[in-house]
Amino acid sequence: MSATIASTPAADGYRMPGEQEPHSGCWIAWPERPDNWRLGAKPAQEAFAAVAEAVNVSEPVTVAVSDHQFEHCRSLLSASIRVVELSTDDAWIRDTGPTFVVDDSGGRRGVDWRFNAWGGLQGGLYVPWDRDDRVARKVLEIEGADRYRAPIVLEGGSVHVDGEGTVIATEECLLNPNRNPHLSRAEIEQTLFDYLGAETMIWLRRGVYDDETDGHVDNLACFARPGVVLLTWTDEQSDPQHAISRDALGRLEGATDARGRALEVVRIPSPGPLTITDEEASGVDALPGSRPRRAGDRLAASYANFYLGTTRVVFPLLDPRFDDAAGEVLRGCFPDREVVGLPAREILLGGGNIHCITQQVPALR
Ligand code: KQY
Repeated sequence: MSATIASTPAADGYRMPGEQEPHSGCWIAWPERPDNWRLGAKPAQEAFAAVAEAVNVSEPVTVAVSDHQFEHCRSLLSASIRVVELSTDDAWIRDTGPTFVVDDSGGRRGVDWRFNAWGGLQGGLYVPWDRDDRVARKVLEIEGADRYRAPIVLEGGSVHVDGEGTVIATEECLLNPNRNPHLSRAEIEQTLFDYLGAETMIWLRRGVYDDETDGHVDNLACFARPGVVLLTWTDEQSDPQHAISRDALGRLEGATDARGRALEVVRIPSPGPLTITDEEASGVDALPGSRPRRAGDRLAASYANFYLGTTRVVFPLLDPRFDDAAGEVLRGCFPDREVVGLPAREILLGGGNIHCITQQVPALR
């Protein structure tokens, strides 16, 4: 049973923990739509299954899947992974799932943001999205956690928190007129503070170049822990990503977090530039209402889009020229965790990566 609560997490003493804090589980949703995943989603399903298995070593994983795919999905996963039937429009549970919040006396609840498929009818990625908008509520029912229905459109991948009162996000996404055009920057900030239990906002300007989410921060930068931010970086000045990352570096280095700390910024190399091949593009069904996949289009590839599990960091392998270096940066940031790289191009081809397809359930305190 999950009740809907009319107040806000902050008013009730709840906050979103940092991803570095211990988890009691992780949710993943199963990919199947052929207009986003090539070859009927079979290669993506293999990649998602590998992520599920890798995270399941760190914390128990639940996979949400349609009735249509249930048997197939179940057959690909270990028995220790829970598989539940739950309808979705696609597989981005970072964005469609709940943002869990906790208090200091063993309470855990969830925020159910409004979801419009990354822009609704003004540049959104598919129509309809109503099943996705119900995902958070259903996950909260299964988890037995009470729910706050937030009054704004927001995706979980568009914010990162340190768990100590600081939020990072991009203006490109949160201030985009296709999300909450009726709200000012100050009103959006206040809503985030109310629903994430935070008090300090650090605005970055843009996300990763050509990111179809309108620049989710989780593809650009994340907290390794309070006071330390990982930032996608390229020294290649002819790459438009360079100016984006340089601007973000300046903003992060000039910021003070909620505890009054200056931030340490750790640069993680940017892969590529990577583009879609002819073969990959031709494997995606072109259907009305969904975003076309065209050969030669740049992919929004980033090693910052990793899952920070309780005992393991699971990061995407994207480009043999940079995979080892990215792994070393992560090992330096997370010396007490096992750092595991998994082939992730098939996830990238769908428009996101490992962080976007996972949603942690924080441990009770
Ligand atoms: O980056 C994410 N959090 C989600 C990516 C969605 C891509 C949809 N095609």
